[in-house]
Amino acid sequence: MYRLFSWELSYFSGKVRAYLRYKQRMGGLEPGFEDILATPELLDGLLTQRSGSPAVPQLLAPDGTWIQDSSEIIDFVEAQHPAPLVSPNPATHPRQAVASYLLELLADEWTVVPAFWQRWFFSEDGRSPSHRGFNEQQWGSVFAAGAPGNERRAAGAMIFDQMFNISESRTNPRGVYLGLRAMGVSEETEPAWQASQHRLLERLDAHFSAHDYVLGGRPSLGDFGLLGPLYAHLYRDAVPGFVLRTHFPILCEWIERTNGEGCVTSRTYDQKLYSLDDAGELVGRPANGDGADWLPDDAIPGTLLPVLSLFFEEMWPVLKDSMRTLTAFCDSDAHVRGEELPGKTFSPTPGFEQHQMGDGALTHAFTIGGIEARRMVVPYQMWMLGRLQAVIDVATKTSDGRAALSELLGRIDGASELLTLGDRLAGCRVEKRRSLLYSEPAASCAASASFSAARRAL
Ligand SMILES: N[C@@H](CCC(=O)N[C@@H](CS)C(=O)NCC(=O)O)C(=O)O
Repeated sequence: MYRLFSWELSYFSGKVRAYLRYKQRMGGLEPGFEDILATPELLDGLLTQRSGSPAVPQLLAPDGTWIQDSSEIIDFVEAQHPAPLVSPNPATHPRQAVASYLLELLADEWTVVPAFWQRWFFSEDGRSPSHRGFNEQQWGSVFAAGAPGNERRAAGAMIFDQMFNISESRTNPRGVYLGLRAMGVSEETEPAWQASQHRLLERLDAHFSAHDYVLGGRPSLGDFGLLGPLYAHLYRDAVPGFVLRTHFPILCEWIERTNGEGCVTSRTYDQKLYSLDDAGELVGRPANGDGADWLPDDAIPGTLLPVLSLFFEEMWPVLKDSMRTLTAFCDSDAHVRGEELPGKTFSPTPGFEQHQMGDGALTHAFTIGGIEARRMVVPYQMWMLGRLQAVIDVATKTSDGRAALSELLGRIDGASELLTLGDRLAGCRVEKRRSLLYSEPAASCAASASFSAARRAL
């Protein structure tokens, strides 16, 4: 069996668990998977030993392959078990493939900020409403697994106090609170991040009023990506969870449907709707709309365009600047090409704090909701962009593919710039080995820069 090491409270675990459930329920994941709580004993004694990182989720495949990272887990399982396909093939479905990878990137690395912020804002001292007790309980369930309920809650409270300095979250932040600062959250930007999240929720709600999933009548990579922020942080956590259920009930249906739990009346992916025929016999049909499949002819639902456009409005400018900043860092005396780069999204990486905090060489100015602020560069995002570029390369190999993708990008303000991604990445490509990230060695970096120059000249 596959073994998934996860936490219910974890952003990226929600993405992968829902994906594996879908594959398993559709008969596409022989011999199935076991969801294992990644307790501190397993984090230290197993995950860190095998991948070099305690981050969850991690997957142990039946053949002994060990995979750390939600995107790589999905890529690995898709390659082993292609049916039912979740990641659209860029050679045959250029628009649906690029849209899926863009949504995954937006959900993984942009919406992570407001989702993470909500969890910890509504856990601070004196907040009303507050979900501090709920949050203590869910953290305690990982770090004191197996202990009685009151001891689990006390363990969560102790972590918040000792590791995150929760009672001084604003004046002397540690752990998650320091991470939020590095991600560009401050008293000035908090409302703007929250507004960004609400924009996304509204646009998704409008989309899921018309379609059961991102691409139509069955899930794809974009759905599982979006479940990252939407499940553990925005649906399970009590304060945003209340807002979601009361203001975005359609979106809640999609969350339950995509997560494959608690969705008996909300048309999950393998549920049938039954009618009675003339003889009074039950006749089943797929419960999902759009013929229970992605839209035909590689079409992108019109209601998805505002969601994709959020990527170009908000995240793309930050990514462009991050690529410039990382390129300059890799060219500077502070770094030797081919060596390790920071790896974390949620906080500065130990050993790189002087670069990723304050005005460090791996920080950059950015704008959210018209407010200027500073945040750390996250090289993992350049790794994800490299993955997206590989999809674009395949999608644009043929003139039909190029035309289809250009047509989609032409419908979204500013999106055509995506076709310059390869050039922008040339000096800041990131490689991943086990759980660690490295800049591309100087020789291959020069090769990809001259390849880009040659492409420009053509
Ligand atoms: N990019 C990784 C991120 C994994 C990640 O950051 N996981 C968080 C929980 S959602 C974690 O384990 N944080 C604790 C740590 O990094 O030590 C993925 O897609 O899997």
